[in-house]
Amino acid sequence: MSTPSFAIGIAGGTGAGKTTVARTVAETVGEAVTRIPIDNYYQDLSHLAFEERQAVNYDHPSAFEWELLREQLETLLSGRPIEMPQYDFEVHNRTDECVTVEPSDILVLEGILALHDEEIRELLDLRVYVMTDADVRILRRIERDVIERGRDLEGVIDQYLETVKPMHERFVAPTKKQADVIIPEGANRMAIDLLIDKVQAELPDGSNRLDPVDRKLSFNDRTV
Ligand code: UZR
Ligand code: MG
Repeated sequence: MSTPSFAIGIAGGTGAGKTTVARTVAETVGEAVTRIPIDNYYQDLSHLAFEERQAVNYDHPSAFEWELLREQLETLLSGRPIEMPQYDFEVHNRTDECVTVEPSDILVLEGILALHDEEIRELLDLRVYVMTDADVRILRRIERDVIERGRDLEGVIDQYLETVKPMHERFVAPTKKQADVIIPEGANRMAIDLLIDKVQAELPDGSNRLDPVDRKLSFNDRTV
């Protein structure tokens, strides 16, 4: 357990490759990196029936519990552990269990709206936006939602046109302007390498640093 010295936010549209970037950095650098997926901070919707939860606009900022995210981010940044909520996409709801997350040297906050909230932006040292073409993103989204999250194709397409796309244009895409760095395509090896270099440089003295030859980067990981 240590007080984080560097916090990174990774934003971008659904299917852009945010999780791949965050995961690659975390896997390469090791336990010095703590990932915070913003998906875990979707509002608790236990009071709604499944059909009602299906109809929620999950791409609007109001779907998230910003207060809790800010509070937990601040707690981690001050060197204390949090009880992080967990989210189940198949039932569109938070699960009953939380996971204890200990602070580490580097925090990586990842989600479509990671750069949306002004107070959260101020807690970040590096703001990254992953910019991937919309056609590539929807193809990945279809693959993921149908195969991994048990949705049907028609539902995924309707949701994309009704909420995902308009909310992306309204709330997600404009946060590009808040970024320090824009990564074209999630699986951009050079960009991820540069990010890893920066993370290594921000590790406090004495931490284990990886020799570049020890890095094992896998870009076949299609999880987004
Ligand atoms: P990423 N999402 C769901 O589909 N169901 C939920 O219960 C909660 C979220 C979707 C959300 C958004 N949108 O586009 C996406 N919808 O998860 C964000 N509709 O996740 O960045 O990993 O694609
Ligand atoms: Mg993701």
